[in-house]
Amino acid sequence: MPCTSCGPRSPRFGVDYNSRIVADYKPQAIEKKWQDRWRETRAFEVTEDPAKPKFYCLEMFAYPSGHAHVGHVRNYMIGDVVARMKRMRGYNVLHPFGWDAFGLPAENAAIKHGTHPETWTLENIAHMKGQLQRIGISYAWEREIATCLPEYYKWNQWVFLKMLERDLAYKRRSSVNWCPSCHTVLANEQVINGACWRCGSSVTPRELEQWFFRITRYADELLAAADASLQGWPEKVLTMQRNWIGRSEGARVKFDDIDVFTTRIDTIFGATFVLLAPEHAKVQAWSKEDPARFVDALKKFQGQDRTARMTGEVEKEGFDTGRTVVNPFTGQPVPVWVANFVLVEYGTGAVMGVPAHDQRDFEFARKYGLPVTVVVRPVDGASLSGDALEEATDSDGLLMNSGPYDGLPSSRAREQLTEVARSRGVGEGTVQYRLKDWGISRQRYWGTPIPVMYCDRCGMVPERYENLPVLLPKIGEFSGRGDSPLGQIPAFVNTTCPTCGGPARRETDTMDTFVDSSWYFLRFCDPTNTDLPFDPAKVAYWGPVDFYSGGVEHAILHLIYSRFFTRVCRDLGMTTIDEPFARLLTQGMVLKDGQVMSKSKGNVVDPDDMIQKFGADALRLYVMFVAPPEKEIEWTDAGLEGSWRFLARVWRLVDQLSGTIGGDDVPAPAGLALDDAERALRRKAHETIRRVTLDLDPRVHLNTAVSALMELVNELYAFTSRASGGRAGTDADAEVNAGTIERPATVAVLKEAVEALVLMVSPFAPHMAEELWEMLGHPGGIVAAGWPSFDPDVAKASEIIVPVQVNGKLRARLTASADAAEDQLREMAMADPHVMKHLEGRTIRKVVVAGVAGNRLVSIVVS
Ligand code: ANZ
Ligand code: ZN
Repeated sequence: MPCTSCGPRSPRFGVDYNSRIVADYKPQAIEKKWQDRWRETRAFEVTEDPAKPKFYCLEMFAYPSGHAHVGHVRNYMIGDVVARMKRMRGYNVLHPFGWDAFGLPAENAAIKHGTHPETWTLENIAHMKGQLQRIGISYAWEREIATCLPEYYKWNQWVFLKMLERDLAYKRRSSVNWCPSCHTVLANEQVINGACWRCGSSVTPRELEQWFFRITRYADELLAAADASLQGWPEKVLTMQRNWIGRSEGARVKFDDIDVFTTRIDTIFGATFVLLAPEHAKVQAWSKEDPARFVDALKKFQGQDRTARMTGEVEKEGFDTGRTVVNPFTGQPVPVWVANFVLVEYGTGAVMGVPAHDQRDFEFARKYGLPVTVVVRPVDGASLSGDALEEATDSDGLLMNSGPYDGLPSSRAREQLTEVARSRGVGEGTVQYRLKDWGISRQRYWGTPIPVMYCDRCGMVPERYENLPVLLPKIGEFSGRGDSPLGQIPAFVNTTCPTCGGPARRETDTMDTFVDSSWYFLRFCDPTNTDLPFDPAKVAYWGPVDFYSGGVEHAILHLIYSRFFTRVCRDLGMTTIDEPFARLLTQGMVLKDGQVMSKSKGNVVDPDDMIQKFGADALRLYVMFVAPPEKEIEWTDAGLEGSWRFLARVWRLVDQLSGTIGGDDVPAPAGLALDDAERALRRKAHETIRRVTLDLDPRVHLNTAVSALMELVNELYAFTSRASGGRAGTDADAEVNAGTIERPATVAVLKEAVEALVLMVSPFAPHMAEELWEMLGHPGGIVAAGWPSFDPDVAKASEIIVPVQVNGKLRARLTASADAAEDQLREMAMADPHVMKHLEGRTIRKVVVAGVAGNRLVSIVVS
């Protein structure tokens, strides 16, 4: 069946769809023309203009992997619709783009194919930039940045030194993945199932001195703001941020000289053992004294995947250390075990085992025959004995088997026991965060050199600000073997100490590439500054980003690091904003054949192929129309063809009407006497403007905005064919005989509706819209024309359709006046014969009228 929105199917899809239906819509030529024009007129370049409201629209910048597929570019299209619409609404819009250009894939390509990371990266950038330009994304390209260039990474080094001065950057020993046969440190991504990606040897942990950023100093603030300031973020992302920060209130308690962290000190009378992480300092010390008992088991645990140990994907295992400590509340000795599910990084790396009330401890106790003592019972019931328990009961209740504290509710007990522990000097209340300091050291080449050196006399010495950037030297060969690549270049490593003039060695680690992406949005405000990372005045004008969109895979790290860096810049006095991104949209993936598009699956769709066939405008419109921006889409070529057909219909309509409505002497319809059909078209036009305006701003419901435009086009065709003597609205593609339209009021409402249509289509299909706008006799361009406005009185629909549900099932549709009162709708619903059928013999429990004017629903609940 032909789709009523996009017209009859072209019978010759894939052959020559340009020739038959519309002779004139040639997207490729139009698109080239406008892209050239935009570049020549610097159409999207902006400067600070205090007279205009600003709007900073940003999509997460790209990793230059090679070729962007439609799954990648969807995000840029979403941002572009928003940016173009905001420009039309009078905002000074900053819409920049750049490249997250450092990182491991470039280095891996160098190892595999011998291309230098720099060559590989710059070539990829050039290609992908061309792709985005051919899609017509309205970027201020003069602000383009690539993080691998010294003029950018110099400022990573600058910020690093500032953080060092403030004790926000520090060094400590920490564990990395080590491949014993390649003799190299592996990034987490290079470890596949515990083995080296190149040689397959199993990876072992190794302790190295590494650099950290003290993000934990901001933990409280980051958490509080997630609750208070980020209303423009999706709830699921806020939840991920909260969980990542992971605030737990609890207590530290001493079992002799072992400090445990617990959130349930109320259960301490049931602590029948203590568990230590395999990496715990005590365990390491004991292992030296007694290798036979420890070494093999420890090796096994430390080889297990950390996250799997944490989530419990790995079987819970442990062994007895042969030591005991005293439970400070029961006074009884309890055994000390090592357990693989206790993590050294969290809390104190030691846990009091309460098997009756913690499921992991319970499984552990049953497996190894450790005693289980129930110490909390439900408020309204008795409790099982430890031996009869089938699983732990972790809810609060009333204390039992807890000496003087029996009968206390858990929450009171936590307060009292914490206080008792404190007064006896065996513990204290504490707040624990899951968030850890950010390890930024990478033993890699393709990243920002960390600007410090080591001098025998002076120790660690920061590079001087005036010597920045510490340039990344050019390396000739990448073997992927051996220690840090920079360590193998004597000319880089050997330097002079700026303090004493003696010989010094440079740090050979580079920074995590998340450092680059943690502040690039600030750099875009002032991308060529050679004195500072950015001029505070410029960030004061543009900041914060008003609309940020990108993949949900960045919901945690990138966003939290950016929030951290913004605060660091604030505390350096460089900006007054706390939060970098006011509004966040996480776009859905593009699937093909039910799978996420990816090169390795061989199911990618290259935008350039689609542009060649259908043009960039159809591609953009299709991707925006097929689903809400946050939802997944399943790619189909047929869907894209449908969008092309819709644009061709708009083209033909405007093309044929332009002679009639294009003149300057057409009056506005407001003062004219309109007949019913004219009034209906005018209402439809204003109602569509209202819908599309709200859908775009603030809702960003791009797909429903496109549907509204399709409806308007249908209406326009029906109206025009009637007005020009055709059969009334029967054939959606009837010839429009525009020459016969003469009545001034008809011309006036047509002009108003068609011009509004062209303007509203423009964020989606900007090239075609600009061309049509010119065709309609407006040489000034779409942005100058501005966004169309609507008259709410005209837009008010006179009649609306109101669905009626009975117990959630649709039973009828009422046709009612748009301003019908609730009582009236309720009465009409109950009197409808289809509804009455479902009420017979039932009791009516509730009748609810939901929704707002223009969009309502009656819901009846019966039993
Ligand atoms: C005894 C206890 C009894 C616990 C009970 C829980 C329930 P959150 O809320 O995530 O902070 N724990 C502490 N440090 C740990 C570590 N390094 N590795 C693994 N587990 C650790 O969790 C805090 C609880 O997780 C702590 O409270 C501790 O177990 C465990 F009925 O102590 B609890
Ligand atoms: Zn020195």
